[in-house]
Amino acid sequence: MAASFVPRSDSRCFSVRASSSGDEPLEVCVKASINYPDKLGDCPFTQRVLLTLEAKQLPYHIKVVDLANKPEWFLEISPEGKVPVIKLEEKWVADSDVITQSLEEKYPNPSLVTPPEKKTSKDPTDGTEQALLAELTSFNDYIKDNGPFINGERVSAVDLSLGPKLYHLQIALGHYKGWSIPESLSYVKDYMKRIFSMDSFIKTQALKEDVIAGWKSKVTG
Ligand SMILES: N[C@@H](CCC(=O)N[C@@H](CS)C(=O)NCC(=O)O)C(=O)O
Repeated sequence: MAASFVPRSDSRCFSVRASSSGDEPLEVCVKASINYPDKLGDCPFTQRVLLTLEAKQLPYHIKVVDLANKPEWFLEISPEGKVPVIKLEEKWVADSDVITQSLEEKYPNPSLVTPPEKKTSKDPTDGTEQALLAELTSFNDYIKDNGPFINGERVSAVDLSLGPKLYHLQIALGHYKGWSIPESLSYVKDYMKRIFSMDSFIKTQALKEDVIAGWKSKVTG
């Protein structure tokens, strides 16, 4: 897809054009980078929404929000003070689950629907190393039999949710714990490479240093 960030006169906003739609860009509030305040920051829920917009070739306009110093206009549209929020039919909608579901209903093509029985994978960033390894091992077996993506040949919504979390997991655990996915879990490793090398993923991913900074207080207390 031909799409590019176009800086606007307000330096904290960017428009992203996708080639196939003549519609007005959708407005999305995203987390600002901790290290470079005008850039997109390290929120996996935001990346999930941006990946969905990219997959559906919908043009969007990003407003970066400093979550450490939330402006009044942002708290008015997002009373919980969380990103992502997107404007759909003149209403600001929060929560990546709700947003991606709404985008699927409003823009059903291409379909990103994941059949319900394939959505059960747990969040691999929770729990002990043993729990994480058990979860990754069962995911490895699943992808081996059903891959290359969770719903088979084509990427679907659940991959776009899991991919950004695996990206955080790889960077944060690598940096703070010197941990990496064992070589034996080769299907998980290939799955991650496949998702991380998608053009849309590269375009919407957080900077490594932001992911590291974002996890610092959680890891070091
Ligand atoms: N359940 C929400 C979670 C969104 C969320 O927790 N966003 C974080 C950034 S990644 C946030 O805005 N936190 C508020 C803050 O840091 O003050 C979703 O799926 O969108």
